[in-house]
Amino acid sequence: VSRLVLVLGDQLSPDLSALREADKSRDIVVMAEVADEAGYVRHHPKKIALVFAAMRKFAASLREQGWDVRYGAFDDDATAGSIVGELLRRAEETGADGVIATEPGEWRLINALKYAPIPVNVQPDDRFLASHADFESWAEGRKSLRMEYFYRDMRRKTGLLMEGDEPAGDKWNYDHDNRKPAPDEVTHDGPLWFEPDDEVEDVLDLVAARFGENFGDLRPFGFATTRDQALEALTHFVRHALPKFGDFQDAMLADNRFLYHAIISPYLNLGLLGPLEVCEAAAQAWRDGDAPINAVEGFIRQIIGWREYVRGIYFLEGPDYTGRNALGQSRDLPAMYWGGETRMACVAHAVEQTKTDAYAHHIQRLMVTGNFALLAGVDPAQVHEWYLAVYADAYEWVEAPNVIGMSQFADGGVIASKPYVSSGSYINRMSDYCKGCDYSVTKKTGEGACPFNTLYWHFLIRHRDRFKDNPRMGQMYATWDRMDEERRETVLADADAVLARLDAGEVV
Ligand code: FAD
Ligand code: DLZ
Ligand code: SF4
Repeated sequence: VSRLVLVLGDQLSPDLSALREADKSRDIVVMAEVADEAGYVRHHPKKIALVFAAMRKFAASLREQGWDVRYGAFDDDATAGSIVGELLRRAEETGADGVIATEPGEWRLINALKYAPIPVNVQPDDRFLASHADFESWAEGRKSLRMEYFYRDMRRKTGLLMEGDEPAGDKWNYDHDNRKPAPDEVTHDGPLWFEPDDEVEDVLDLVAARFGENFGDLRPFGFATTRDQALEALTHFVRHALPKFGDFQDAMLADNRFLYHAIISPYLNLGLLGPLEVCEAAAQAWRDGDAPINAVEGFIRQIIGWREYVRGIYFLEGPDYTGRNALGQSRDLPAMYWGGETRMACVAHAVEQTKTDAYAHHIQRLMVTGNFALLAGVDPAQVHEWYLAVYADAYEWVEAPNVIGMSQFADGGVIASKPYVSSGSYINRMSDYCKGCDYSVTKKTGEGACPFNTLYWHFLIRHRDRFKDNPRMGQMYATWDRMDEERRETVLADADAVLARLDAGEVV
């Protein structure tokens, strides 16, 4: 008897564990575009198009390799509404008596497979460097789970940028050389662009018809949709942007959306690229003298460090993680996140770019949209849902720890040792947004004062009990306590006025 081999939309890897476990001569691959997956949040239309187009091309490549692939298209009425529904339909159609799957990246689907009325053999997802057991044993007995030590283990494990037991260049981390403010001129014009072929056009038409109301621009669409294209995009990045990746990793420019970033997370997370091959390409550029160590180390750290680490946290912390709200914040997400009007140039730019590209880089996500939501006291569940919906690279295993943990401190400090909050001066230092803003970043109070400046103190004061003994925050509270009484009252009253405007749905 044959078995079904489930391949999910973000499992488009030729060496997927479920495919390795199966027998091509008799087992049957099941892939499906289903309403449940396309609708658990209102995904950005570009994200749905990317997933569907890449799924269709991956199915074709499996067929070329001789697999029997049963593909359920979204517009086919016979396609079931859920992954489990589709498995049951195909089992009935083929007489298969079980399923082989690779573990999904989301508790919701893991549980759906666990309780499915057909036996499912779940294989580990070994497209990552650290298995669940590896991460658990690293975390075991540690008081705090800081990324840096985990990262060093991953360097040792992979041998990336290692000289024997020592880090290349004698330093594990070159961040000291990175994070320069925005440059006047950017010499790179962004990621490789792939004009849609007929197959992609078909998907774009489908998505326009069925998901055209979701937030985000579907066209123009230029993502890679095959592994070969994703490899080209990687090579393009390594050659043209990697050398300056480190220097300007944290910079933001109104007229340049991509700076020297890779824009490969959508491809890594779909499985079109693997983490090791990406890091090896970067390490090779360093060995060839084409990219400096600060850039290459910084880039590799994001992938074998942060990416693996947040996945470890997601699975370690369990299914209740996305519901955490350690700071008890409850405000509704302001309409400006969905493109509603705002006078804040930084937020407007980050949201606009999110709308057009389904992309914003790390510092925009963390220090603009994330920072503002945290300062304004927004309900972390709503922030989580927004990030999961609007970015082409968003899957819960990677999005939730970054949002609930790193950005919103809603996990109470599992990931971050202090909340990532800042006043407007950080944004002004790292970007050119403030020059074109209605607000004045240097004004701390009164008409026209940057809202980040007043909300920053409001946040610290409303959560003072929680943070007052945090050694990394003592300086901030000392600064506050040195301000004169009248000024402190004005700051808090101005912040309250901003919050009242948000609550009334007025433009901020
Ligand atoms: P680059 O800056 O060029 O970095 C290279 C690669 O490193 C990325 O492709 C990515 O795979 C990896 N990486 C870097 N930082 C992280 C990180 N913190 N966690 C995991 N991987 C990382 N990344 C996602 O892939 N999906 C998400 O849903 C997501 N949500 C985020 C939400 C918030 C609030 C924040 C602060 C960060 C989030 N990130 C997420 C991490 C990061 O912003 C993106 O990985 C990055 O912007 C992707 O663009 P890039 O390929 O140009 O990255
Ligand atoms: C994101 C996504 C979307 C939009 N659609 C589908 C789909 O129709 N079929 C499918 O198999 N997968 C899809 N995905 C990816 C899944 O949501 C993803 O596998 C889970 O969230 C686990 O990471
Ligand atoms: Fe953002 Fe404030 Fe600068 Fe305006 S002044 S762009 S709101 S940081």
